[in-house]
Amino acid sequence: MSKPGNYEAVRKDIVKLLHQPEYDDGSAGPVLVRLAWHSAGTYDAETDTGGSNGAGMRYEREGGDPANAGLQHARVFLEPVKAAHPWITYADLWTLAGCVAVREMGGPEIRWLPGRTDYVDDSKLPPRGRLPDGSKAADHVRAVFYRMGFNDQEIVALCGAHNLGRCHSDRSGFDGPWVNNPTRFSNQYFRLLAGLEWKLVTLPNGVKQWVYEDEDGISERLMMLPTDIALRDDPVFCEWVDSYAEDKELFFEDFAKAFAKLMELGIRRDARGG
Ligand code: ZEM
Repeated sequence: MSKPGNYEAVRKDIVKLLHQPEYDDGSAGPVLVRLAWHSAGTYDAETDTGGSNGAGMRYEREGGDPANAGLQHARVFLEPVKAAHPWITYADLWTLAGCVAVREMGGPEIRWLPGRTDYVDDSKLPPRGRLPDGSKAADHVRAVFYRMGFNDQEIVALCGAHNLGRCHSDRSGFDGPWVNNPTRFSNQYFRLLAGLEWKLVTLPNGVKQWVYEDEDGISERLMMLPTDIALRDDPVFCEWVDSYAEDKELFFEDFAKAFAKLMELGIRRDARGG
């Protein structure tokens, strides 16, 4: 057991578990980033409810939300780290793991502060349905992220996380990765979103998503959600899609800021950081 407060020791153990040759594309990184995002993305600024405090996904009410299907894999990956450092809260562990995973996959360093509690405050519990639905359009995306307190630029930057990982037909119903190297953080998602010709298809399960077909009509395995295509087609979002496609450094900077803000939603600390 490490000394309470030794977050460096926790970081090191998170780095060690990222390599998972038997899982997905060989890394736990993407699903850890999604765990961090879904733990925080329930936040509602107006009522100050939801957010990463409380680590509510440990319980059926939030963990059983269909939007969180598959995230038990991320929580299971982190159990040995919790066992080795029992003093860290789950809420801190999940958010820290997302930040560490982004960095280790080649992304920017994200400013992260501890201090989240695992105490479940019944008056702060988020109802289901607060996380975005990939089948919807730009107005839905704005409604969800404005509720958390983000602007259009931050929305596009955050969605650049779809450079990581993949959709699983048994989790969301969508299928496939957004980019060819889904365990490497880069701005490839924006370059492909802006640069390729995407075609709407209906999968055998009835779910609609966009796919890329090369000249021979051979369908590649790359995909986009309807909400991803909405970023490309919206007059304001698309300016940021183009900027981030052209300027990787700008994307890294803006992503780091927006993700740090996401991890802080609803978190309050006293003057000593407690
Ligand atoms: Zn995602 N996301 N996301 N996302 N996401 C999926 C996977 C991943 C949306 C969405 O519906 C989906 C953000 C925003 C939005 C990640 C990170 C972030 C999947 C596939 C869906 C359907 C799930 C599956 O089948 O396993 C929508 C609609 C979004 C906004 C409009 C933001 C913001 C993210 C972080 C900053 C990541 C890393 C994944 C890949 C997970 C994995 O298991 O590989």
